[in-house]
Amino acid sequence: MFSGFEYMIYDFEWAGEALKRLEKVVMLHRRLPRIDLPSHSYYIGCCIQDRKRLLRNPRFAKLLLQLYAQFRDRGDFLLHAYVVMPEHYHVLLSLEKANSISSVVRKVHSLFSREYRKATGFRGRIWQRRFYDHVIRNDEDWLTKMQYIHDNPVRASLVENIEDYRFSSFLFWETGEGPIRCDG
Ligand code: NI
Repeated sequence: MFSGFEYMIYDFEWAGEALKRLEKVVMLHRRLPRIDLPSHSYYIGCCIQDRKRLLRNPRFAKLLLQLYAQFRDRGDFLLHAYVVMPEHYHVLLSLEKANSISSVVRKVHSLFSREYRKATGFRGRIWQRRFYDHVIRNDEDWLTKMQYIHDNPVRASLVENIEDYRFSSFLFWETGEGPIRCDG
């Protein structure tokens, strides 16, 4: 699965320079929210079926984020970080009223699919059935996932600097700007 593969690279890259990187993480995220969160925070990765790059279209990247914002505003969860890549996305969230990660993902994906089909006439499957989720274990885990999310566009060579990517929460945490706000 894509996230397993990403993780292998990630672990390998991080093994050598763990300390240096962690310092950088702390530095880059000095303005990020408190990290002593309640226990149920999750890092999630979801992929488009057949890795089609349909989220490359800013309209659909924005749609996806707006749906997450909509359910967050209803109090279903807190949204701490996100990145929308051309063929997958990641979010870091804490459950509030929603009782499971799958119910959150299912609702967002089904509304997204409806809008996407209406706009394009596409009839096939849009999201991969299975997605990756990981319970955040501690502060360090929280920070590394945050950094990992924001690093995605650079690792994929979409941009040179993380602050140049429009559809990630990095800018929000640095400047308060970005497509949707995040929760501390
Ligand atoms: Ni990724």
